[in-house]
Order: sequence, then C-alpha cells, then structure tokens
Amino acid sequence: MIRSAVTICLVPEAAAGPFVFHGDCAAACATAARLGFDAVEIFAPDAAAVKALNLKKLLGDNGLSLAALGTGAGFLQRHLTLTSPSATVRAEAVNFVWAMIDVAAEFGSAVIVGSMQGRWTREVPRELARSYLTEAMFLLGGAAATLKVKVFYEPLNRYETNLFTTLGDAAEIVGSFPLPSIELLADLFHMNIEERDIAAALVNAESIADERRGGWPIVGHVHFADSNRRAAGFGHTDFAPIAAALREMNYDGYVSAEVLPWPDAEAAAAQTIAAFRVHFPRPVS
Ligand code: LER
Ligand code: MN
Repeated sequence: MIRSAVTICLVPEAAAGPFVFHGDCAAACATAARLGFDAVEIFAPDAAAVKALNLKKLLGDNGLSLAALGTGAGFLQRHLTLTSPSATVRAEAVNFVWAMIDVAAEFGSAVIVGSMQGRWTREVPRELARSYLTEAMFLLGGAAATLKVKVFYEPLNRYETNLFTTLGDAAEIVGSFPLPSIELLADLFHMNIEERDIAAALVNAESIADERRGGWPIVGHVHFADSNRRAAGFGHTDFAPIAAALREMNYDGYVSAEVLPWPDAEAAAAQTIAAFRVHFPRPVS
C-alpha cells in the first residue's frame, strides 16, 4: 500500500530547508495526525537526538509510523561525507549513518543517504568517489539487513552532487548490489531537474533492477514534491502519470512531503494530504 508521510526538521542549520515542520516534534506529530498522515520522516541532528525524543510514545499517541530518518545533518553540521578524501572523515560518516540505522531498527524504519554521499572532486576523482560510496553502502547495507532496516540511496540534482543524479544511473549501481536492504529514493524535485520523463524514469529503474537483482523492487521511498519544491499541486509537475507509474510498479512505500513550508507549514501539509488523496486513493472498505 502506498502511504503518506510528512517531514519534520530538528536541525537549526536547515531551518530554511525543504521540510514541512521545523523545531517542535510533538506539535508536528499532532498536526500530521490531525491531517491524516500515516507517518513522519525526521531530519534530526544525530542518532542521540532521535533517542532523546521519546519517539515511541509520540508516534504511538498519534497513531503514526516512522517513515525514515534523514542523515544529512552529518554533512550540514559536521561536514561528513562518505566520499571525503580523509579516511577518518569517511569512517565518521559511516558511523554517523550506522548509528541512525541502529535507531531506525527500533521502529522497523529506514535511513536516507542523500547529502552524506558528497561529490567527486579533483582530489577524489569520479571513479574513486564512486568506489568509496559503494564500499560505504555495502557496509551500511549489510548492517541494515541484519536489523531489518532499509537504506535509501538518494540521487540528487546536479547542484547538490555529481555522483549519481538520475534514478537510472543509480539503479545500475545499486541494482548490482546483492543487498535488498539498499533501495533508491526517488525525490520528485531532483527528478524534475534531471530526468527527461519522471514517470518513465521510475519504471525504467525498476526494469534495470529487475534484470540485475532478480525481481527485488528498487524504488523504496519517494519524496513527494512539486517542481518548485513546494507541496504537490503548488508547482507545475503533472502527478497523474507519476502516480500511475508508481501503481504500475506495485510501489509499496511512502510518498513523503519533503517540501518547503509554503505558504506555511500547516497549509503545505494540508495541500500534500489533499494531493495524496487525489493521486493515491484508497478503496473504501
Ligand atoms: C536534499 O536536497 C534532499 O533531497 C534530501 O532528501 C537529502 O538528504
Ligand atoms: Mn530528498
């Protein structure tokens, strides 16, 4: 079943970032529940900050699940990346994500590797950076598999990474890992910049993975954002063919609003859930 989620950011450095709710996790969960979301996705400073939230109770009281934990704060606050020229920094980056995997395990959830992937540079050329990334993903994917956690690798647009910017390129690599714990995150905002056809790119990623890893689905999470990174319906993306593609793929994950709180957080969340109901209607039982 396709489920709805909304983002909560607890990282002051990302106060202007594309997250619906900022700062108060309890208030955000209450609003998310009131509007009818199935889950929340949390962007926290680190694993310790997630542990300090009393999240089991917060989610339980509001009938919410944890869709995923973002890890980009390791990059934003501590400049960690999995492709740093420094072996020490790369190891710290792996440990940072690993600690998030341990917390995600308590919720049967997932972690996202987005900004933590870094980029290739003159110092760390493309193939070396890609091999650092692959090595790290193997370590993290192995740890995650034993804990029944998913790791979502997120291709980003060209202004945020130069490693993998399209779903197809990422599927070529991730699809060759014999680790179904690693899946792809399709962020519709990044895809609007990089893909020729978003719906076709989604279906194509699944067919690449189908050939390479024998039927394990590869798209595990979707960031549900419009062309301008506002809530779905506030930009010019045509969501009908995208929703049809997700249904055709038997997509079985979250569509999670990683969008700007425009015109304000509650209105962005309300617009998201309205768009979700239009594009992913549930049979009336
Ligand atoms: C960053 O642009 C983004 O989309 C995040 O989900 C990456 O962690
Ligand atoms: Mn994203």
